[in-house]
Amino acid sequence: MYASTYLALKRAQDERDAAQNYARQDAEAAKGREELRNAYLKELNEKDPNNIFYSIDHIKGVLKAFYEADRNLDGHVTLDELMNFYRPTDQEACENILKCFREAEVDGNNKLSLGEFFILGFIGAERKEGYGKARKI
Ligand SMILES: [Ca+2]
Ligand SMILES: [Ca+2]
Repeated sequence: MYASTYLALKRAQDERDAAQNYARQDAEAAKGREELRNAYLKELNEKDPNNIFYSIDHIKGVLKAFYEADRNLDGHVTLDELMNFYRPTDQEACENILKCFREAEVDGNNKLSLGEFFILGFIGAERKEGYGKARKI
C-alpha cells in the first residue's frame, strides 16, 4: 500500500474516532443535564409546610453568597471557592461544607451551578433539616 493511501485512510479513521468522541461527550453532557433537571424538579415538587416563610433578606443572602464565592466569575462555585468563602475553622465545619457540596453537586462536573447551589443546596437542605432558617407562623 502506498504511504499516502495509508495516511489518508489513517486520517479518515482518526476523524471518525474524533467524531465518535465528540458524540460520546455530547451524550454524557446531555445525560448530566437531564439528571440535573430531574433533581431540580424532584426538589421543587416536594411539598413544604404552608406556614413557613423566608425573608427576602435571607434569600438575597444565599444568592449573594453564591456570587461572592464565585471568585473566577465562571458562573460556578467549586469546592475550593466554597472553602475560601466560608473559611471553616474546624474539622466539623470543613466536613459540613464538603457534605453540602457533594449533596448539591449532581451533574458530576465537580462545581455548583446557581441551580445546584440554590435549589439543591439551599431549598433541598432546608427541607431535609426541618426548615431551620425559615420563619414559621
Ligand atoms: Ca467559579
Ligand atoms: Ca455541577
